[in-house]
Amino acid sequence: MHHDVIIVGAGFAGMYLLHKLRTAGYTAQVLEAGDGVGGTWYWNRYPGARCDVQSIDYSFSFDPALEQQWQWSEKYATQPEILRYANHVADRYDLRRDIRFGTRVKQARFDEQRNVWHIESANGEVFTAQFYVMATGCLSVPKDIDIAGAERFCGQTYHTAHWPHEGVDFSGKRVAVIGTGSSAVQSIPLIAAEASQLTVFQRTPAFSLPAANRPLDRYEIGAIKANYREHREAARHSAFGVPMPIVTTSALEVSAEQRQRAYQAGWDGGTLNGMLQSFGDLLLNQAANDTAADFMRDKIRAIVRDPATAETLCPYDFPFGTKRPCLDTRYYETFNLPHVELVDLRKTPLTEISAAGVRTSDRERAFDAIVFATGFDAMTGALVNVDIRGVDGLALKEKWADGPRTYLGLGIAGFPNMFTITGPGSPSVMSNMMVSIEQHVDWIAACLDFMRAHGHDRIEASSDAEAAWVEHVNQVADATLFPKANSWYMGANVPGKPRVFLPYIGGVGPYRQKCDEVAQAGYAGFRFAAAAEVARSAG
Ligand code: NA7
Repeated sequence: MHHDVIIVGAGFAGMYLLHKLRTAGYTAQVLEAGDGVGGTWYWNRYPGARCDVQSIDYSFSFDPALEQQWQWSEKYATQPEILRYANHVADRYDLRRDIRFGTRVKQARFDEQRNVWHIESANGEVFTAQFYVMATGCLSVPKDIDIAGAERFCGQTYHTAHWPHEGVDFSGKRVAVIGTGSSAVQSIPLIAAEASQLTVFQRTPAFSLPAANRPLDRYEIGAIKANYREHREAARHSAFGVPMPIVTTSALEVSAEQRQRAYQAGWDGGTLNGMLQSFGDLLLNQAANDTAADFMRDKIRAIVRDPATAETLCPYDFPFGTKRPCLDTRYYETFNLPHVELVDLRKTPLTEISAAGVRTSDRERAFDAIVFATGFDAMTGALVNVDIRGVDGLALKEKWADGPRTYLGLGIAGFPNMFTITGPGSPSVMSNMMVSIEQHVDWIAACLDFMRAHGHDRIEASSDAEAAWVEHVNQVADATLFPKANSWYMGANVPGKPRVFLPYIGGVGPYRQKCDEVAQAGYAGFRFAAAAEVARSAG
């Protein structure tokens, strides 16, 4: 079956791209591995799963009627509410007729001669398209469980990213949670509320801030909706895709009392970036960052009653904010419950999963269920999981053996007529994904219109433009504290993955401006060709 565009993934990126392209008169087909829309929100159904960008911001802005009509019920929407929204979007724009569910893409191969992508699914179906877009998300391939013996366990095992659709009842069960990133931090308080005993196995403690989640009342919603257009525009030109004042003051140039007040306001505000953005240098200067990290550790000590447990929960080995902070609802408080135990894997490493439970260097603990909250092969995992072959059979996996190389996180030299949405080298996970998704979709759609208007059949990022962009992405990251952390931003959570800062930290607004300038300059850094030239050069 031939289409103008094949899109992989029916999360928010794939859905909006499908809508945008169809409206512009292209034929497009979405291929989706799951049985429903929603991407991340389709798969991650663990208890407590919630977006930690506020619902009024984590939503589409492309249709004013949609944003006026849809009612979010809470400051931070739960996974079921976001999934309802995704389904509403699919119904509202009649998207399902062009989405093929249960279709996992296995291979994509560019045919230079015919200027066509051949895409093959795991069940053997073949599709062709002039353009191929990976809308596969940044956190969609769970990291392999790298713990010996996981298959031996006789009880139930769960991964937060593949949670059973019917839910899990932990009542009366002895439960282990392995990991203390966002998925664990969100689920632990709810699992603890059901389980008879909960043991949390922690390798690296996270910094977590209280979400201060609450229902949204209609006056508040009314006020937001009255100014939604201005609010959205401010988000598009902000640092992280959420409107927020820019503070340039150094944390080191104010008094200790002023710092304390600013951090307390950030803590009370219940947002991911509020505290981080209270001073201009928290992600740039270690001494400045230490003041924020000290504040966070004091908070943990004030909440957790047992001093030894509190100390184990205090992060020390990476600057605050350089591993993604978590937003929680009574996470630290959960460790005050008598049936909740914290195991420090730094002191007693996890040696294996046994038939009965989990063995650490000092002892074995028996469980009825183990929850793996062990994270993802972030940003590149979903892209290299498909065998993507560009010019001369070049495999994307080989090209990226030393780390991803892209131009703007949108195009890749050697892979003509292929785009990535929120790909490595773009703000992506360093931003409100909705803002970045919309920006990429709009940019790609405008690029296809430009090609159609100018008789171009083929587009490819040049190696020079790609090299310059990769250098810029690294330079900007190297000026920050991010490279100090063994984070998934750095690929450091997956054994053997090259250590490279994966997203772009230059800011959503400046990045948008750069992309717009590239487009205005006739897509500077990209090369175009017409079908006749393509056939000549390939032949
Ligand atoms: P994360 O944030 O990558 O967290 C994974 C956690 O699992 C983290 O604490 C890891 O410790 C731990 N982990 C991973 N492998 C192991 C092994 N083998 N043994 C012990 N502990 C392990 O993933 P999440 O799903 O929580 O969140 C991902 C993002 O989703 C989040 O940042 C938000 O953007 C939404 P480590 O740090 O590697 O020592």
